[in-house]
Amino acid sequence: MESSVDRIGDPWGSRVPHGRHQRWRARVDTFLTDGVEPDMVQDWVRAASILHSDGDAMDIAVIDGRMAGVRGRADDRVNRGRLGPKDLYGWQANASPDRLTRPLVREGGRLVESDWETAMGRVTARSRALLDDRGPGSIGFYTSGQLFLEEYYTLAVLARAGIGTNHLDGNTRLCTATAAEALKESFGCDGQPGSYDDIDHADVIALFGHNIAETQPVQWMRILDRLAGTDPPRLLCVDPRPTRVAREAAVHLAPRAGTNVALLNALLHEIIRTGRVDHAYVGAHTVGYEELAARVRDCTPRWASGICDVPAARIGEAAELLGTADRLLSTVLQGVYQSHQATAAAVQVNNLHLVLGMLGRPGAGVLQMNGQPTAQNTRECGANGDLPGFRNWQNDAHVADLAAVWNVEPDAIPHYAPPTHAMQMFRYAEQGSIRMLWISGTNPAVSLPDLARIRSILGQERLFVVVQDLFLTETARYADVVLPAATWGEKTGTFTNADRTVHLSEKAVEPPGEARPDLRIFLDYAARMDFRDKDGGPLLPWYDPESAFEAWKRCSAGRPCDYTGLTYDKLRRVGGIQWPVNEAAPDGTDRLYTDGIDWARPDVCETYGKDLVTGASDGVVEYRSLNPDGKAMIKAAGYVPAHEEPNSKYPFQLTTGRTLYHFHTRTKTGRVPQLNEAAPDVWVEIGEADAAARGLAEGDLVEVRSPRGALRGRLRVTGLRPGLLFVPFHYGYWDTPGGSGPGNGPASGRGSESGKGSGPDGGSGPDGDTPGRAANETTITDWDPASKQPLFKTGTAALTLVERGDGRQAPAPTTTASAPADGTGTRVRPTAGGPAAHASQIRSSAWDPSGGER
Ligand SMILES: Nc1nc2c(c(=O)[nH]1)N[C@H]1C(S)=C(S)[C@@H](COP(=O)(O)OP(=O)(O)OC[C@H]3O[C@@H](n4cnc5c(=O)[nH]c(N)nc54)[C@H](O)[C@@H]3O)O[C@H]1N2
Ligand SMILES: Nc1nc2c(c(=O)[nH]1)N[C@H]1C(S)=C(S)[C@@H](COP(=O)(O)OP(=O)(O)OC[C@H]3O[C@@H](n4cnc5c(=O)[nH]c(N)nc54)[C@H](O)[C@@H]3O)O[C@H]1N2
Ligand SMILES: [Mo]
Repeated sequence: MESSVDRIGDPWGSRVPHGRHQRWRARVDTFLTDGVEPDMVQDWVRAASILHSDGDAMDIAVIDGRMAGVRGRADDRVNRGRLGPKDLYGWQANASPDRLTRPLVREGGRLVESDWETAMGRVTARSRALLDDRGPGSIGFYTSGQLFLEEYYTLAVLARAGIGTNHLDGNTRLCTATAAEALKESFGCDGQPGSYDDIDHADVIALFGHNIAETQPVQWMRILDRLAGTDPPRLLCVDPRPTRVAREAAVHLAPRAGTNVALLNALLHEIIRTGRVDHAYVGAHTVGYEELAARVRDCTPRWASGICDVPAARIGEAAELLGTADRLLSTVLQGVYQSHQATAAAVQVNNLHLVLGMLGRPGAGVLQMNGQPTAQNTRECGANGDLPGFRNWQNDAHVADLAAVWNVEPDAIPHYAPPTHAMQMFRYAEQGSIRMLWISGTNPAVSLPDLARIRSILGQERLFVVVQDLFLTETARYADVVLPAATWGEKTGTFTNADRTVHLSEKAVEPPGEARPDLRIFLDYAARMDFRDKDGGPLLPWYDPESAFEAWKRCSAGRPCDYTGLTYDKLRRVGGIQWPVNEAAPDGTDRLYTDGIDWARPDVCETYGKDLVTGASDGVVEYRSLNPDGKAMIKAAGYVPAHEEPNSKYPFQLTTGRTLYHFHTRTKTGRVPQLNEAAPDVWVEIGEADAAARGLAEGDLVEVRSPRGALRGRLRVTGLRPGLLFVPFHYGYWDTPGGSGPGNGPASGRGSESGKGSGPDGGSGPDGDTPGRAANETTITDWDPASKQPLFKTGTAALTLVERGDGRQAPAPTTTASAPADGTGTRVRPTAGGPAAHASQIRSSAWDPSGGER
């Protein structure tokens, strides 16, 4: 059965219902460029998506050395052939005419085209000079959640043991730092307990601050297929926006932003009060229950209702849903992670599962989600502010073990303090102790909080900035050297999704011009710097993706993220496989903690834990006394109000986040017509009652101002909770990435004093007087004490009318959480992609010979 569907207007496609405990059946989604038929495709090259953390497996269609489309892989465990809108259309960005094709270097304040020899010569010359004059602490690396495993591992080795700097972190700090920290706090070690297969088995699925419909659309299709099948699950949605998830939920709680801990404590209170605790599980596998019970004793639904502004009865219903679940699956994402009590709240979700004994069985699991496609690898490889292989920087045996893998002295690996987190690296650059910042695969001039400050840091003359990217981004404009990178589809490597599934993604086409894979760039740097091991051999003896993967396997051996049972060939043969994969588990591992807690013993754990309120690290002595036998740790936390609360000047709460059709700072999706047209510019969401009270309507141009800065956008009136505004964070301060306007060539150089940061018109980004459109003009320099993840979801703002809309509409989608409220009376054009967005969907019983039974 084949059908053709506009997957912009109908993002999730049609249903293939499946009942509880059945295997999810395949549906193969394909999008080929206009005029291309499947039989014209010369080669289908194996890959997986890198536009979210799902790892949707797909093949890239190649004709005459160019990409011509993509097709989902029916046999892969993650997506069973399905693709989301970004998967289907996003690859077209690779062929954008404004890709960087040659290195750029700054000459007389301007970025000019150069060659690799000159560009890398400058990078190594500056590195050497800084090492001589100021030592390794003057060099910092800020990387990504979007490179490949082999690349992070290479970067981690060269930064930690080559340069010897402690300043290496990823944009994963903004993304999954809390996921990692919450897992470490509860289970002693990073590593996702659950599996996506749990969706097939759960009877209750609870989503905390996770708009899965838009941010992992294929797993949402899986939930929709279950909702359409027999014995469907009941959903609990905790989200202040009226997301698609909220609309399908049995219980939707829309709390005030930043109150997750109060709500979760009330849920725990109710579960304890109503006698739902699995005391056998708690006794066998956990420590800390008594403290939790005492902590939540007074956290009644009524109490939480006053803080969260959610009816107490609804909180009771939610607790009932959780407490009566046969198999409970919970997911957690940015609505929890990007707030002031991020780790404290995420840990309470783990606690729900621990007290209910809902772990390690099909359908009973926690997914502390990742956002970025390869964030898991940033963490595993130690490119994120941890040591590779989830080793504990405070445990000398772990450092010695790592030193043995690298054949260096333990002292060559900085471990005198926790690895520096990204927000601190920017602080050091601001204060002048970091003098060189190498930014790979991230666009901090749009994605970090408080952009005016970030621009002034990056624009300093004394800071040598290297940017490694596909495009001349807002950030690249501040660079002293720009290195053109090859990307997905143009290079080979592996990466791991949010449920530990490893995929191999292979090179399908040549990169444009002189662009090079990140791996090659890092290895070239290591060779030029002549990094050596303790016997005088090369520190990084590998030379291509597969040899880098083999090196990483040795580093992962015996650790939770054990890759020793994997090879490129096996990944080609089998498709996605979940780590650990080793002799004991040659086919991979569905779930962690099926048989008790494995990685929390003091000698193996990744961390001795932190104080959730202050973030102070505990030591081994405290850890041993708290958790001598290596059980799961139930850590209680009291609610603390957000650092910034609305007042008369800034009466609204302001939260920021995503829309279905765009990825982050839009360097890719902004260059894809189908995706861009669905959400071409920034908008501002407000609830119906708030709009009515202020006489505001759909399409009005408004200004959102916070104590940091301002932005302008058109208003969309939705079912958002009262007192809250929402702004998508995708839009940088230039109009159209890759558009025909000025600003696509090298900067003309009139930005800051150093000439860095020139914008499209030669000027720099918006200053205090000219409001821009990036959400991060308004966000605050502040972070969760334990995970150090910045607070993008809990700010305050004022809202003013700039100009009436007069019948215009906001450039916001209607298919998503941004849908106009039913009662507004305004007619808004529905989002549609037209013929250019038609993709095929195929169902075949051949893919599911057993008819779905397992
Ligand atoms: N389409 C698309 N998909 C993506 C991405 C993308 O850019 N676009 N990025 C990927 C990445 S890197 C990430 S990290 C993920 C993020 O995926 P999500 O976390 O699902 O996305 P967000 O929109 O950032 O935030 C989720 C929800 O948090 C809610 N929220 C805000 N404040 C609070 C609060 O105080 N409490 C609660 N409970 N909820 C709150 C918001 O209303 C929002 O709906 O998406 C991944 N997938
Ligand atoms: N206000 C607000 N801000 C946020 C968030 C929010 O919810 N609200 N979310 C935060 C989160 S969770 C995240 S993950 C960040 C994302 O923020 P960023 O990481 O800054 O966003 P991207 O646009 O994905 O930037 C990735 C860059 O890498 C480039 N790139 C892509 N592929 C490759 C490659 O193979 N090699 C190299 N060298 N470069 C490549 C892209 O062109 C792009 O410039 O934003 C954070 N900022
Ligand atoms: Mo993220």
